[in-house]
Amino acid sequence: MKNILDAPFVREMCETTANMYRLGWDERNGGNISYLLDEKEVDEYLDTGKVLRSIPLMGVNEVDFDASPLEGKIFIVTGTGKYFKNVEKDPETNLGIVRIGKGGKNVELLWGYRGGGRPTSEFPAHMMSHMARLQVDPENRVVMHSHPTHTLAMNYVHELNEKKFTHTLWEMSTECIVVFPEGVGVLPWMLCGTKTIGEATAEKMKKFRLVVWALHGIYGAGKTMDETFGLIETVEKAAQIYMLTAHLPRVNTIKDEDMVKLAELFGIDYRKDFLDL
Ligand code: 2HA
Ligand code: ZN
Repeated sequence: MKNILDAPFVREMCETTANMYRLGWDERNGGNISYLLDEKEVDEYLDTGKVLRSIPLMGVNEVDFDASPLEGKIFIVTGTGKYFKNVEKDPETNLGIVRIGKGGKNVELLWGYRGGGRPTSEFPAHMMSHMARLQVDPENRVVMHSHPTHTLAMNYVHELNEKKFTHTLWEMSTECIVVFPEGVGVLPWMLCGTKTIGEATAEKMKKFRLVVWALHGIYGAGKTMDETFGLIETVEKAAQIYMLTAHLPRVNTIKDEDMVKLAELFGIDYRKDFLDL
């Protein structure tokens, strides 16, 4: 059996959480990541027949939810209350590898959460988002939640309307419409860690890979860690440019006609109703 600490998926979790921490996006226990693994790959590192303990599925308010469509699937997930700052130096305490149990009401811990941990308090939103994304993209693997500084700042000064928020982000950098042509979903402020916000996030995830949680942070979903991180990184960069310029007179801007040219050049299908043509 190979050493689990060398597994590419454990390394990716360590590197990504360390990057996000250093970018200032994930203070304290802010942020969480879940990553759907290939069972054959996990078999090289773990005896998947050996369950360390069973953990009920719940968010912070201990309301359970149904994850039965994901029964038997294995995820590596950041732990509740754990700090991104600490993942790299102690992955076994701060991360866990879990399999969704029979009937989708519990998870079977296969590795990690040393000392009694359990999955992120945002587990309902993560699992419901995986279910929603897998229906539209069977290759989706990653769901990531973070509190990127400028994206959050923009929430306080910009209208929280999907069309207007997306349009502003698209205007802030030429690559934006190409990176997230479907736009950004926006949810109003809601109580986090609950089944309700999980369901609302999953509903948005049917149309978007990016969902802003107003005055809280952002969710991203993608096929790979790079794709998912890159989506949030691109929004955050655009939000930073917005925050650097919003209080100054706008002299130049990327026009809607220019965005159409970009979309045509890259052959992408984009939210035409998010432009004002
Ligand atoms: O787990 O980011 O939304 C910390 C959070 C909750
Ligand atoms: Zn959060």
